[in-house]
Amino acid sequence: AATIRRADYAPPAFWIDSVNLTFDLDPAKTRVLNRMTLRRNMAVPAQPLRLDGDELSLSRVLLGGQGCSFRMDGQTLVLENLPEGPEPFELEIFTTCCPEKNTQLMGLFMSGGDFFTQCEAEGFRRITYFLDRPDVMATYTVTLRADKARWPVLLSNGNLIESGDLDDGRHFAIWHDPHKKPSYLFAVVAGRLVAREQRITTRAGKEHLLQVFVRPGDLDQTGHAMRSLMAAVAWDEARFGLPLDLERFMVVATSDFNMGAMENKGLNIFNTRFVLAKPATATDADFAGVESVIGHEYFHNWTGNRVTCRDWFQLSLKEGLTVFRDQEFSQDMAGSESARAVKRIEDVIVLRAHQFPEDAGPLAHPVRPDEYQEINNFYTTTIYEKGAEVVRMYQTLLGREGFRRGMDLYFERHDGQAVTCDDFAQAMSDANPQSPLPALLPQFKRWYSQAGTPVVTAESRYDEAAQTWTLTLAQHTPPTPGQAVKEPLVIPVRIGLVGPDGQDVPLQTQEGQQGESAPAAAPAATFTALLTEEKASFTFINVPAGCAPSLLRGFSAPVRLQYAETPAQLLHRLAHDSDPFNRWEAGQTLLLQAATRHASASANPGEPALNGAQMEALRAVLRHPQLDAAFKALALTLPAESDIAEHMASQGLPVDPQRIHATRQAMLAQIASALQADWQWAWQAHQGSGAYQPDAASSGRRALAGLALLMLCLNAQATGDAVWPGKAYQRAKDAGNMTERLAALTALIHTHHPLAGKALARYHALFAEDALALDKWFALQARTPDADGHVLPLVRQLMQRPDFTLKNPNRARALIFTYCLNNPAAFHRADGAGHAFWAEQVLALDALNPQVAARLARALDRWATLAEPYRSSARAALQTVAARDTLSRDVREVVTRALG
Ligand code: B3K
Ligand code: ZN
Repeated sequence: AATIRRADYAPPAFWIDSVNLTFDLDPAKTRVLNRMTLRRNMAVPAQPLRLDGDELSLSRVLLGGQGCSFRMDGQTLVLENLPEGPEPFELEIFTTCCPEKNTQLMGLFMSGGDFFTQCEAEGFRRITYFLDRPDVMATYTVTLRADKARWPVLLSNGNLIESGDLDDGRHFAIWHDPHKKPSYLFAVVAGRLVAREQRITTRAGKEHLLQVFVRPGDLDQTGHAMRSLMAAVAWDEARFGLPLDLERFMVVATSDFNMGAMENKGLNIFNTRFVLAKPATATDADFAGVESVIGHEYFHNWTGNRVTCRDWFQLSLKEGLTVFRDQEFSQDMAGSESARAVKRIEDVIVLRAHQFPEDAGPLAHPVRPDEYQEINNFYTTTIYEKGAEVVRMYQTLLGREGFRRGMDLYFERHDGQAVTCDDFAQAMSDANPQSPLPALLPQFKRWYSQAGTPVVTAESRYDEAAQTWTLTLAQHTPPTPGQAVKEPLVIPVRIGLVGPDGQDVPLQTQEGQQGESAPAAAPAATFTALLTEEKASFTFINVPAGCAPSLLRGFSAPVRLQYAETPAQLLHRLAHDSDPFNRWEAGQTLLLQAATRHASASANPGEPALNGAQMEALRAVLRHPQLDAAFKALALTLPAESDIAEHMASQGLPVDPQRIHATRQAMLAQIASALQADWQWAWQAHQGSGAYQPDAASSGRRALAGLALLMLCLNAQATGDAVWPGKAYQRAKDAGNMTERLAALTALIHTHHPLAGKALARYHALFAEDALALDKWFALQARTPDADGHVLPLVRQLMQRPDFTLKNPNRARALIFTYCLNNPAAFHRADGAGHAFWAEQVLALDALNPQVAARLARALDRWATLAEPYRSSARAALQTVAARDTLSRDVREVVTRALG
């Protein structure tokens, strides 16, 4: 397949000013008439017009109303004899497509009998011939015609101009979008839908209509989405001065969708998973997911839509920035300092669990890639989450006000344009001439061009006589495919010093400056050290003896920190660090180190992983009178098996998923038993009363109670006690909300309790008609801890059920992705059957939906880190897939790169 390179970017040979589309919607054969006004881009050498197309049937092409000559070059429609000057001309293209056969879910497709579109990145070319690239921005007018009884609601971007009835029971609607937009933001929906509506008046005094469209039975599940949308509108105005620019803002839910949601101008299309939420079927995590994705898509209206990307290499320009914005939104919504910190910890957990492995693996790529074969493979955690960390570093360097000045300048300069990551960086820098950024900008921009997670090594030296403390930081970024040598980056390292009494020691540098980011009144002092060289030292004065350095507070840069901290310092920080992120991190480091020791080949598996002092430290956190329940739940949660695996891989240790699983289970058992009385207390002290609320405090309480129940059931498993499993069963049966029901079910399943089967059967009976709740039922089982290899046969058996289908991405993800990506010990089997199953499913999915298949294909990215025999069977499975000559471009690129 052809490689597309960033260096080859050239502006388009033609511009498209306006597009007038008429759809006759029909599942088997939808007719699309595309009348557009184009003009030659006189700034580039004359070339033929080459219009992108994909699986279209072409009926007719008219130039200025007349037949004209054209030719096909593969799927591309080529017109040579066009006006030579800059004057506009009109082209009419008449095509048909077949939505009901569109299992790729790109372009125009059907879901539950309704019509939806997905155009990003290159789906518009599956609707009509077009210059399907983000730097071609046009004004759209869209006429939709369809049978009125079957598709009573007809939607497209912008404002409704006209609607009415036609002959034969058909009707029409005409939509006009006043904002110029790239084709990837185009959308159409036609269906039997109902809407929750809300009129709002924004700060600017303008009136708007917000609508959330769903299937008729789902209206009772749209309250949270609407509240989140209203909050997002208010937040963007308050925090960034960015108002809603449309009279009408619509969100529509569909149950068949390749990803979470899509920010089409004024007509966001969502996976039901990120719209629908009611306490009976949605967990706290689901409620939080709705809020953040509603926010994310809404925030794209400015960061992505008003200012868009020049080309797809700039994807992180909109995605990294918008993830940063949604993370900040969720933090602000969470409220308290502690709840904000919990959200930050959760975001970093996600980054480390997904982005770090990507950056260490065969598909590592920079935040701004240099090349791709299939752009859909580059909607990655590097583009999104690492991109968000890069944006966050501007804010760390410039402060909130400086960052806001940069954003203001970015919009002042680029509103209505298609721009690059350089333009964003330049605006940040130009708006902050007094900051360190202008001098560092070229170096800072290496964050966009260098792949790989930098390793920062810290060395601490204390001079008791002089009362000085010197911290030496060094950086190194390991080689990644295609990038052998790396240059030093600009790395902001926020540091603190926890005194022997547990209080922060104010940081004064030799020149006498105070730590810069400390708020005047706060006793805590945090200093931002800017590491720009390969190695640099920072010396602080008036430092008492016995301090514990607290480095990379708040996770101030997306790096791996290596610091040989003593066990005593680690325990001291777990007990006292004023930075909640680093306090949590101290506990995780302790647990990760213990797990790594226990799981390494030389260890004695019979020996307990944690010692008495460590256990007491965990108990102290659990029983702490001031810490929030949500924080405690995070601090007492063991690193995932995949985190332990990555930690081992980063140290060059072979990854044995079975050993890691056994280690983690042993640690769980140890913590469950040693803290048994504390878990009982935690369970009892964190029961709720009153109606379900998804707020941070209530969900934190549920998280800790849920963890306690799991621990109590684990302990019961060891002792044979029947009381706690009995309680779990009752809870799984009678819980008033899904969070508690799922926690109880998980406790039974994870302890292989005989009541688990009965509880699962009840659950199924209760939720057989609810697709999202049923997804959880499949996922729960795919995540069962393996006992004698029983999970794979279970997954196969579940695939045979009439309520399973590969065609629905949510269902496929619930069962197959969960098994292959979230249950390592069940997946990496010594007999290789898990890997063979993976190959089978990648191929089956690829025939239906290459984008979804390519995601599953990523499950074996890290095969080279595995111990034998897992390594060989994983490679063999990759080779099986790669040997197929009918692979999609998507899967081909993934497996080829994985095999290196
Ligand atoms: N921009 C879309 C993602 C489109 C993915 C195309 N393969 C959703 C989002 O990031 O908001
Ligand atoms: Zn996005």
